[in-house]
Amino acid sequence: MKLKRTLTVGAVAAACAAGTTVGTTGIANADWRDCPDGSVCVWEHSNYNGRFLSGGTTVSNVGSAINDKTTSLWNRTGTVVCFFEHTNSSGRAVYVTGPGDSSPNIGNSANDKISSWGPCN
Ligand SMILES: [Ca+2]
Repeated sequence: MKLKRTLTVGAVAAACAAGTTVGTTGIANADWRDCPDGSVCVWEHSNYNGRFLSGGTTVSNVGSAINDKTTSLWNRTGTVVCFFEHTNSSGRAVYVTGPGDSSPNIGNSANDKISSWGPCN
């Protein structure tokens, strides 16, 4: 059992050394490198940390895990995307990103408000 415990600790240390993000929330932690090309990605915390969600140019409901929590985002699509305070692209558009735009902190007017996103009309 001692050998197994040593191996487990070693694996955790290796995983920590391989990435810059140390998990704090327990699920779907990620950093900016995990955002696939062609996706729109949002993160719970500033600087692309914490809970993470990626989707296409339309996500009608970000889900309870990250609803009203987004603080940083990256638009890796070719579309201008608007982020909304309610589901199904309703309510106020609190933030707009052009193709390729990213923000490590979307600011007080949009922070912890996003519930959905879609192409801007
Ligand atoms: Ca947040």
